[in-house]
Amino acid sequence: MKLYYIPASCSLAAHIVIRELGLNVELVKVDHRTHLTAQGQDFYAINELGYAPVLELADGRRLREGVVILQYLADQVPEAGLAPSPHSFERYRLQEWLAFLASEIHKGFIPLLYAAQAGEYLQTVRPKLLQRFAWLDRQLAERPFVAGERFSVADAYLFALVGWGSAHWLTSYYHADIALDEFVRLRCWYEAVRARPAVIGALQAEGLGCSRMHS
Ligand SMILES: N[C@@H](CCC(=O)N[C@@H](CS)C(=O)NCC(=O)O)C(=O)O
Repeated sequence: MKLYYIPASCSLAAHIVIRELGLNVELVKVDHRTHLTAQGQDFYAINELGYAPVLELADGRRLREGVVILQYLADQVPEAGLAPSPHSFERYRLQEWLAFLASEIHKGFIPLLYAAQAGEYLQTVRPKLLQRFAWLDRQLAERPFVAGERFSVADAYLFALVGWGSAHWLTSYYHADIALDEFVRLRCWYEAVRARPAVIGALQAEGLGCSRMHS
């Protein structure tokens, strides 16, 4: 398999999951400005929509959409428990989380990453995103991980997204102007996830190692 990824982007979640599962996946880096791979291939020929992640299977079929790729990867090693069994209620609960992260957090961040163009729209977007983070923070009071008692693909996804925010404890990859310092449980969760060997490995491989981290 191959994972097409853009460093520090949402594809970091799939990268973390690959390392958590110990899967043998070739990582293909894509430049988000030129849309060329590190080997000089036009990424639009891989995904005509131009975005990562894309997972290419051994038979050449490709999967887009992070929330699907995450579940596909988890299902390759079900005993690792990164996603509950298909058809179980818990699987739907996980999908509820993934849909929330994709639509409410991931896409909520986008105007903040393009603040100059977004202008006054930020006055609407920032409070909504903060409200969602406040809710998330309360959820993390009830359980150690996003979807329950154990680390799941939802934690990998949220980890990639939270890194775009602003707080002294964050590995801020991009610089969205949204202060997450008040969310104490989010911070504890983030630091626990950041300490996982798979996460450390993924951050280092994407050039987001300790030297770029805040303490
Ligand atoms: N709907 C896609 C969106 C993925 C996405 O937004 N990827 C961003 C990085 S976080 C990207 O590749 N942007 C480059 C581009 O759109 O050209 C998914 O959830 O996987």
